[in-house]
Amino acid sequence: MASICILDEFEVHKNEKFLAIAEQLKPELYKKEIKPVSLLTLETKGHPEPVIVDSEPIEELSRKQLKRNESVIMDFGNHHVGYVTLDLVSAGSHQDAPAYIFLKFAERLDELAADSNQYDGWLSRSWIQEEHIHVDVLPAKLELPRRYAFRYLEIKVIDVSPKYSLVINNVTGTSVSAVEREEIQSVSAKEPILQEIDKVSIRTLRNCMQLVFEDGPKRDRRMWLGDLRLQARANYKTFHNTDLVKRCLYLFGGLTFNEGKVPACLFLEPELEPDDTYLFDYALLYGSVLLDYYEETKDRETLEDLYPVAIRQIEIGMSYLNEENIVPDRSGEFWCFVDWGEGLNTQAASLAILIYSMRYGIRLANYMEDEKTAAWLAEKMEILNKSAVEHFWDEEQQLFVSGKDRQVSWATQVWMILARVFDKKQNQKLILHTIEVNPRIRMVTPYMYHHYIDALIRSDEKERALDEMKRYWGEMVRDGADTFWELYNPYNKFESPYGSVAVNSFCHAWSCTPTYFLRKFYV
Ligand code: RAM
Repeated sequence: MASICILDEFEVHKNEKFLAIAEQLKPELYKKEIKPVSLLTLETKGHPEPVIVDSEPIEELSRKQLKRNESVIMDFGNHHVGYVTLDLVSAGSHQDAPAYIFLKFAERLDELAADSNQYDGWLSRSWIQEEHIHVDVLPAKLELPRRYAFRYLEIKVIDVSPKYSLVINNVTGTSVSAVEREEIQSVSAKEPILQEIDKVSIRTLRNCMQLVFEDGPKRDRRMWLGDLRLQARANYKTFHNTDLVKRCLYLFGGLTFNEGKVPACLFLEPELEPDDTYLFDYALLYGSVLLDYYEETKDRETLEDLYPVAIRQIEIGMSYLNEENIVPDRSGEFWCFVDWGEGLNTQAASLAILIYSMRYGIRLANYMEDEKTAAWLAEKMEILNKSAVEHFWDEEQQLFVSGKDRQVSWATQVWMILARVFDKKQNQKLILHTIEVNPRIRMVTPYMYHHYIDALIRSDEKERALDEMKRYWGEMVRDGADTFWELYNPYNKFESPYGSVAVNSFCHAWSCTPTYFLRKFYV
């Protein structure tokens, strides 16, 4: 696990004009009524994952009189983000003791099988969506104040009394999202699995579209720049809510810190605040979000407002270069994200991402008719292309290496391809060679897989890209995904960067991009 880098000095710069523009674009959330559709019985013992052994119509719920340790599991039929209300009544003699109940909301059944008391991950246990509630007087209406991300709800009676039982009625909910439509006309793919992947991508995107593009509605419920970039791309091809992207661009542009750094993520509540985390790659990718937005909307005013923020990120990125024109290795810290892979060395990828962002910088500068900046970036890019090859290309292995131990990873190859350090022919050779060698340091997040698919497509390997999408995202569908997950390692399905899958997010922004690829490159 990389250590968290907390900045000693943290000086926030608020651009009130930008924040006012963002505020005006704050969406009204669309609300929809949701209800559970069935009751499930699970078998957890002796199985690595819980198995549904029985299913009953939801109408059976109000017939159940629950006693100590008895529970019900409701299935809402699909993944939702929203609020839940329920009625509780007593049956039997007078309620002579409080009802003490436990509620657990889950995106996947596995979460219900896990015992939170055993949790020992390093992220807060408070992300696990569970409540212990005393109800002194029945009947009662329970209006849960929290917003949950869930498909399943388990209610367990911790205790009532020998003289009465608990009955649960009228479980209803309200789902929320910044977009009204739930579905988009299905992509014209021939294979059903691709249509399914597209559908799940869209649901993932929709459920993460709230007051901003959230990374995950279960966790972290905030906006990360790297996630925003991919969500915006998928959104252009589906819901086309360009105002929400504009709002998020202004929020990041309006909340910089120290020498003008764009934060890796920001908080909305209790008031807008940047996180004191700088991620080298995320900040550099701000320009890519802006360019995509401009090309999609031709909104000149936004481009003019935010162009200096994007260029500033590249200047800051370049200030980290050492005398050899490479970025020093800070892989031990949470400083350049790239992927969550255990032991991944990010030094070479950070240089590649800097080069990549400079290419976006040049395109932005061209739109702005800022020839001086375009020329300066082009000149520097040449120099960095050379240093990338000189320092990181291993002629013998025909692969890029990273760090002092010359680590070979998938991520490094992918980012060097996207940086276009080589020409297309050589990049194609490199990606095919990478597949053949299958470096031990693999990709684990859909975020990194997005870049891999992108690298394949840009190396004229479109068919292979499609196969890889089917293999990776298709496997999640086969594993029961209603929305795509934060992390999926087909080689280790229980992998978590947080020390426990209990806090992994199973509707996660950065995993929604197959719909973007399918609609952009395969129609
Ligand atoms: C996690 C979240 C988020 C990601 C960061 C780097 O906290 O999964 O999506 O962008 O890490």
